Amino acid sequence: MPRVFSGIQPTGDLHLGNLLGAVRNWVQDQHDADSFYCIVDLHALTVPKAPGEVGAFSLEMAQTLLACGLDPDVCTLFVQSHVSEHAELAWLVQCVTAMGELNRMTQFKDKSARQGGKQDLVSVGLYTYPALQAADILLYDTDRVPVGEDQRQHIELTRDVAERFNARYGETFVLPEATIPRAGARVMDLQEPTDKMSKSATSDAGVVYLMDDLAVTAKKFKRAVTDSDGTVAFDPVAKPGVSNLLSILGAATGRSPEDLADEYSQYGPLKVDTADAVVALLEPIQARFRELVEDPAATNELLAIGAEKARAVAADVYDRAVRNVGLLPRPVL
Ligand code: ATP
Ligand code: LTN
Repeated sequence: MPRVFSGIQPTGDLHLGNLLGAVRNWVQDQHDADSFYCIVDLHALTVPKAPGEVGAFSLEMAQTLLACGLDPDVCTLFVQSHVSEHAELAWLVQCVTAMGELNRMTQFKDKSARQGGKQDLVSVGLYTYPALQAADILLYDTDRVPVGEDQRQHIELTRDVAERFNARYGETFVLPEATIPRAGARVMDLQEPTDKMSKSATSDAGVVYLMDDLAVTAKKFKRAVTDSDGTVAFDPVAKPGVSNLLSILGAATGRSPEDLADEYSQYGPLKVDTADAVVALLEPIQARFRELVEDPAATNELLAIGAEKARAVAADVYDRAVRNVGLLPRPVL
């Protein structure tokens, strides 16, 4: 069975972009692959956080992912900081990563710009974030990494540093590939359809959170920005708002946005049908989430089992890396 690994930051509530671009594919992959899904709490610390915030969001993220359909009997769901090899391997990876490579990462450029671009406010952790991400992936001999389009560059960097490591120290890491869904790879903000839907958007009006009241969700679609030419066509460049609605409706119903475009002549019905399809997708997720939050201890228990399963794989791969680098073997204490 191929090995699949993906990660998500516990930095806020999950939105429709995360669901359609990533999490929905995780739910499918868990049946066809040996899948590891990681709540990357160490990555969340790369921008300033209040004490306790990341822990609380990690539990909530686990509950949300379970509500979306991850089955801990089938896949391995765990928290990054519970498996210390992630931070340890990240150091070895950083030592084969060039500053020039990190300077080219668009996520770093975007996120540091959001902090005013002031060098003394931007953490070194944010800069080396892709090396920690590469360590996450390489620790599990990962074949495939299901992510949204915005992560392609990080997976390419992971391949480059793994190749360099293998060339320098001998065959150590499996080279992973990104798997990016055809539908839903880049869900755009409903109000700013040229920006990706993101939990760090300045306004919530165009972001559809999975746990939003469903009446609010329907309203967000009703108010979605379109354009003034009045014809329904799938053309993401000329008609970003309408095309985004068609993409969302297509991803929610399993149809192609081009085919759907032929079935609508007005924006109103397209908005209503897209809202209905999304509400139908979210209703069962919300119901399951409400049950899970009643019993946080049960989720913590599942995460403990997940960490145990993850550590069993990660420890072996980390040992292989250390052995190949040729550090003096650790004394047995
Ligand atoms: P932020 O924008 O604050 O960095 P985010 O909303 O992008 O956060 P992440 O935790 O970085 O969320 O992403 C989790 C997963 O969701 C990743 O695989 C990412 O590619 C995917 N993803 C995020 N936003 C979108 C989107 N708008 N469309 C499709 N996929 C997305
Ligand atoms: N950088 C990713 C989150 C992430 C990840 C990973 C994704 C951290 N480690 C390993 C896939 C594999 C993001 O911002 N979405």
